[in-house]
Amino acid sequence: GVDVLTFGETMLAVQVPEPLTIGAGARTTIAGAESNVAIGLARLGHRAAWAGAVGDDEPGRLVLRTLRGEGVDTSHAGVRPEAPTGGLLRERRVADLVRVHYWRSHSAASLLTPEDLAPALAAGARVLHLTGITCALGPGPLEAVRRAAVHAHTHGWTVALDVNHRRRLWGDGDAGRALVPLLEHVTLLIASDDELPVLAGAFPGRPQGEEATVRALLAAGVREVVVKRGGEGAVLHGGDGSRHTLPALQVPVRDTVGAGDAFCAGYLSGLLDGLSPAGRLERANTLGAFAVASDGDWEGLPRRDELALLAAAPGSTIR
Ligand code: ADP
Ligand code: KDG
Repeated sequence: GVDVLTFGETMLAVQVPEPLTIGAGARTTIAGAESNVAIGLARLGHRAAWAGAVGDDEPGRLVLRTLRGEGVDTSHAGVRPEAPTGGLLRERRVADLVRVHYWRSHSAASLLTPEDLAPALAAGARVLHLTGITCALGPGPLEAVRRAAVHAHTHGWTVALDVNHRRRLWGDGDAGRALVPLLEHVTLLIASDDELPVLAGAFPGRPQGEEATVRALLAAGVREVVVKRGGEGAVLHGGDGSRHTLPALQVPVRDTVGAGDAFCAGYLSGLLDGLSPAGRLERANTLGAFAVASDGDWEGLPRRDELALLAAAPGSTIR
C-alpha cells in the first residue's frame, strides 16, 4: 500500500493574466485540490496515490502525465470515455482579484462511483485524504467518499477530511448535511476558520463560534481539528483538550490558490514522519507559505531538501 490515498476531480486549468474578454494569452496546467495534496506529498518523498477519473481526451492525458511526472501513483486512476475531463479558467481580472470559471458538470469525475474506488482501497494506505469538493460533485462521488471513509476507518487508517467548501458547487446547508455524517469516520478534520459555520449549521443546536464548533466536532468522533487562518497561520485542537497555535511564515504573496492544499500536504507529511503537533503545524505552514509565494497551485511546492529555503533572507540569491 501507499502512504496516502486520495481521489477527486483534477481538471485542465487555463490561467489568463488579464480579462479573458480582451483575448488574453493563457498558460495551461492542471488543478484539483486532492491531486495538489498528492503532488505536495510526492515531492517530499511520500508515496501518494490519486484515484480520480478523467475523460479520454487531451486534458485527461495532461492530468495523468503531470501527476505521473510528479511521482504520484495513478495506477488506480480511471479513464472514462463517456464524459469529458473537467476544466477551469482562472482569470486575473484586476491586480489582486482572480475570478474562477468551472466547466465540470457532467464531467468524468462527477460520474465516480464507490465501485471505481474499490481497487485503490483494496491496495491499502496509511492515510485516506478526502475533501468536501469530491462530495459536492454529485451523488456517486459523495457515496464513494462515504464508503471510502468507512473502509479506511474500519481498517485503522488515518482519515483526513479537508472541508474545502466551494460555494460555486453547492450551498452551505447541503455541504453541512453531507459532511457532518462523515465525521464519525474522520480522524483529522482540516478547515479554514470561515468554513466552521458550514459544519456548525448541520449540528443540532447549531454551536456558535470556533470553540463551541470545535467541541462539537471532537464530540462527533474527530480526534484532531486543524483550523487554518490564512496569513495568520493555524491552530491545532487536540481531542485531549490540548491546543497549539503557530503563526504563518512571512512571505511575499504571489497567488494564494492552493495554499490550503499545500497546508494539508505538509500536515500529513508531518503526521507520516511522526512529528510532534508543533512540528506538524510547522511543516503545514511551510508548505502553505511556499504555495502563496509562488504562482500556480502546486508548481512551487518544495522537495524535501528545500524545506528550509524560506528561512533565507528575503530577496536573497542562493549560489
Ligand atoms: P485556504 O487556501 O484553504 O483558504 P488559508 O488561506 O487559510 O487556506 O491558507 C492555508 C495556509 O497557507 C495557512 O494556514 C498558512 O499556513 C498559509 N498561508 C496562507 N496565506 C498566507 C500568507 N499570506 N503568508 C504566509 N502563509 C500563508
Ligand atoms: O484548492 C485549489 C482548488 O481550488 C483548485 O485546484 C481547483 O479543485 C479545485 C476546485 O474545486 O476549486
